[in-house]
Amino acid sequence: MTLDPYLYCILDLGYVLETDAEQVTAAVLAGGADRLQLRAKNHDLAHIERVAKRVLPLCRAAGVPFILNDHPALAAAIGADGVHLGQDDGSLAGARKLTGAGMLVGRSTHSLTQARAALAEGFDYIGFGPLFPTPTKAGRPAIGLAEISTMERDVGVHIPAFCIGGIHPGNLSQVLDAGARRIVMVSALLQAADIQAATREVADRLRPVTQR
Ligand code: 3NM
Repeated sequence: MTLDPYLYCILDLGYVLETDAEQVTAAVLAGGADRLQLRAKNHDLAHIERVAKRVLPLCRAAGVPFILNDHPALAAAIGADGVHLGQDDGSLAGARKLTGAGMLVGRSTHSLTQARAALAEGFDYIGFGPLFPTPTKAGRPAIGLAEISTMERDVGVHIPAFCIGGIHPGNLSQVLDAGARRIVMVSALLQAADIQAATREVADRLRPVTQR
């Protein structure tokens, strides 16, 4: 399993039909994504479980952690590698009661203060954003790029910190120049004409930055 991940993709069922879930997952994995999350807002648990069970074996085969957004109990039941929690999704300790000790637990953070708090609480990784306004999480104010380098210095050296929100190939250089070393990209990859090629292009640009 990748210990030093750099490109976290989210299979967001707001963009991907259930029937395309495996094909899209295979494409981002072949392109070099090294973490995959299933995000299914407003879908019932049975639906989420069905998709998760189809996608998880592809991640296993690729050696990529499979992370479920929300639902720690379901994550544990299906044998996911991790679960991702928003700011309002409860404490790490609460999630660990449901998942057991071995699972990755990530936290969305929207400020330097929240990023530091997630590290102190013991989360395994964080998302930091949204850097830019994004339709994938509409209505959440963008936090910009100014605090990325401080966040990397204080948090990203201890746990993987993924910048997220509105990142696409056209602004990736700007994000990396601001100090980001790991990113999440969702709509720009899921809506690409060739998902595998788009993922590969981003992965190839990120790899040398993460390893530096
Ligand atoms: N969480 P895109 S931003 C799922 O800031 C998510 O916590 C965010 O998608 C956060 O790459 C976001 O399409 C959406 O902007 C990321």
